[in-house]
Amino acid sequence: MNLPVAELHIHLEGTLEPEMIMSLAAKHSIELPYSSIDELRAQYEFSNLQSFLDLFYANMLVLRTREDFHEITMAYLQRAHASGVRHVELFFDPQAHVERGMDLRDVIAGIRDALGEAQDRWGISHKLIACFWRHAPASEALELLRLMIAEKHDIDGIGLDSSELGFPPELFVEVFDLARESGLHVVAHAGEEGPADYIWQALDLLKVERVDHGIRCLDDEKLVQRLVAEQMPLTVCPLSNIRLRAVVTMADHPLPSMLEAGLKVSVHSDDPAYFGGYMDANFASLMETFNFSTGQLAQLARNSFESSFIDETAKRERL
Ligand code: ES4
Ligand code: ZN
Repeated sequence: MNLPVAELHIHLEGTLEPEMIMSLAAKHSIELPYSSIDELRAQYEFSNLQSFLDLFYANMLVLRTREDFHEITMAYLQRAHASGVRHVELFFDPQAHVERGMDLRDVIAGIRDALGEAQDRWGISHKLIACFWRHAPASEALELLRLMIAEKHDIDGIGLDSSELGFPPELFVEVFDLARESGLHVVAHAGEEGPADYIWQALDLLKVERVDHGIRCLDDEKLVQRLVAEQMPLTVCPLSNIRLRAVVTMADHPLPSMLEAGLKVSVHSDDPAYFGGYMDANFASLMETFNFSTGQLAQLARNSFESSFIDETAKRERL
């Protein structure tokens, strides 16, 4: 039996499996630079975050229609259900899809239809979070967010993702001010490859409710004290950290020290089609290495629900 958990750090485009890349490319007559699925799979060897992002952005070009977004979201939710996920807060990258001419309404409608079906079929509850790219100008993010608010696009929050080094959170203050004023939830990737200072900025300048990754906080004792005092949620993605070489091997992963320090950490899968597996694979790898006690596992599961944006009554019912 899989542990019942909330998945809070999952990029929809990161659930695009090689088989679906091939089938969508065939469906839309898109010429891929690979002639076979094995040739495609051979690309899944990463040296850092950027080397992964290059492939990730190239592959997601096969997503072209509302139907495609429905298909990928449904496939993910079925897999998530099988791995113990009871609540999901799904990230997607609006800029990637707008950039190649898609209507954002079709993207969101395809995703929302599948989320609604998964709720009815498996009882999985959900939130939808639009992540802005930190490698693109903040003015572009601001313009798109203004449009999404004016046109009442159906999202529950915003995030910040993509290349981290050289793109500090402070660049996005206006975007996050607008999101908070508009009643949207706010999260940001920080301290994945970037320094602890980016986590301080995400807290003090963007006023985030959760930090995605955040593993580099351990470099800064004062920051750890603050995160513990505030019980600020950190969404940690173990297999992602290994595959992107933020951490050398699972035995070196800081999750046990983070738990020990009293940080509010939970386990998530980030881009499971690229990093070797979904929620269940992340827990299996952690268990193989650290053999967590029942108490530690229960803590990780409880943290995932407490760190979510499910409303308070629903939260209590699930704990
Ligand atoms: C991402 Cl692992 C990771 N980090 C930053 N941005 C991302 N977008 C998708 N996966
Ligand atoms: Zn991520």
